[in-house]
Amino acid sequence: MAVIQNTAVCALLFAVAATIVSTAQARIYFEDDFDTHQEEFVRWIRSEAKRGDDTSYDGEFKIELVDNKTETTEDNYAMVATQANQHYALSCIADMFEFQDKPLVVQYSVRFQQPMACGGSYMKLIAADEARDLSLGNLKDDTLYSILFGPDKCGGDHNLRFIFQFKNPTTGTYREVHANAIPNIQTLIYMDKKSHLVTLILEPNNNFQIQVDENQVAAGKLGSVDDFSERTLIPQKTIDDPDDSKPEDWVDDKEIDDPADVKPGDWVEEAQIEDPSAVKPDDWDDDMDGDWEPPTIANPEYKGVFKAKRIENTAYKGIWRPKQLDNPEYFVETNPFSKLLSIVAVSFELWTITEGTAYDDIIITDDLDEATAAAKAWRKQRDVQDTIEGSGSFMIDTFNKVSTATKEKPWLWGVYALVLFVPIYFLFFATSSESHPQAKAPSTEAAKSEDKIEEEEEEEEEEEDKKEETKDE
Ligand SMILES: [Ca+2]
Repeated sequence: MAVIQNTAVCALLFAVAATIVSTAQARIYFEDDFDTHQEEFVRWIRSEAKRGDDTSYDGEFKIELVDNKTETTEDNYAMVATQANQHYALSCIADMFEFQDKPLVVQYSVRFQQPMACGGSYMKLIAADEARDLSLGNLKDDTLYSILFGPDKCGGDHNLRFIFQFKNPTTGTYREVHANAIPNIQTLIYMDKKSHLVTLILEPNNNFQIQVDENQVAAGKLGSVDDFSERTLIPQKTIDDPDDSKPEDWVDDKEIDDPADVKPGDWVEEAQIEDPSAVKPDDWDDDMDGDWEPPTIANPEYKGVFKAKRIENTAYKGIWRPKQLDNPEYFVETNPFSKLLSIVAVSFELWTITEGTAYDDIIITDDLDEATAAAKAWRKQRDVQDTIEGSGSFMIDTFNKVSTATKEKPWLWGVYALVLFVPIYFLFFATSSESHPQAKAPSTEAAKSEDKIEEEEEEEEEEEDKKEETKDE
């Protein structure tokens, strides 16, 4: 009953939220910054279900103060996974998003307050499905979702996942389709204990884009073989016939021994022979020493194991492959965006061994401008974090920005190099020769003495070479 009430409150809140939009067309389907809605956290529904492996979702999310008030920012609250080694399942109804002619923008911030050892930090957008009874109080690992998006780390495997579930139009079954892994994501998200904004943008023309901290880290075509090679959208067109088996008389040896090439009669295959020059010692006592046997030696006549010439096998039929049948799961899809499963709720269904991960600034909208506007609060907090945590983190951030930019525009490396080189040149070379002529003297002396040392070393080497030559003679 509590669940039903919560669901109703939640739906009502978001019906209201959906009408408060900045432009006529833009729509917000879900939004939570956990600041103004602290007391309304009750609308998030904790699952009472058990997972497939019979474990419960004991992990507790709490609203906690994660950033203190500063000159530029207010106290900031976020939803924190408070316990280590737990399963979590929490969700809230969103206004329904249907994949038609509007883009989908999913955005939230995640902050690893403790270095993440292993665990998911992704959001699952729960799918509307007429065949299943949607009860968020019963949310679990196999609850149908439309999109899974966000960080996922275990050991050295750092990832930012983007997975969608797709209903196979021929079989009616659901298939998970996985976007390619994003390399080097660890430097972007996991290292600095700062809040990171992750954004997924899906457009009706099937373009998709993933951003971290408002910088693009991946982009491509939804469901394309190139961008979703890990687990493809379209299944194989044909499959092996399970009833087909290789005939017993199938010849799959491409070459055979030449039957005309027989071993010559004088071919010697004995590698070892008795030493013909060995003589039984005079003092050998058969009774005491046993029967005398001559030692063996390598056979000088030995030619190795005889191998016939290999020739083409005229009976060869090629490598056997089972008959191919039409794959009943195969389908053609040129516009997967339009077939994605409608979204009806936001959820975090995950497992983590590290506590303290903070989630915040969630927004689901059909307008990137709305997401960009919502990100301003995150940016302010992040700027404060950057200031507090010092230049080490600044360097990581700068490196990330540079590497992201150069991925798109490799020629930028040239610009950066030039920008760095010119001031260095003027500082160390131009200034030292013109404004501080006396400073040049020690370095010239040093260069001279270096030259001397090199000359002496060369002379020593020459002398050693000479000595060795004399030895050889
Ligand atoms: Ca917040």
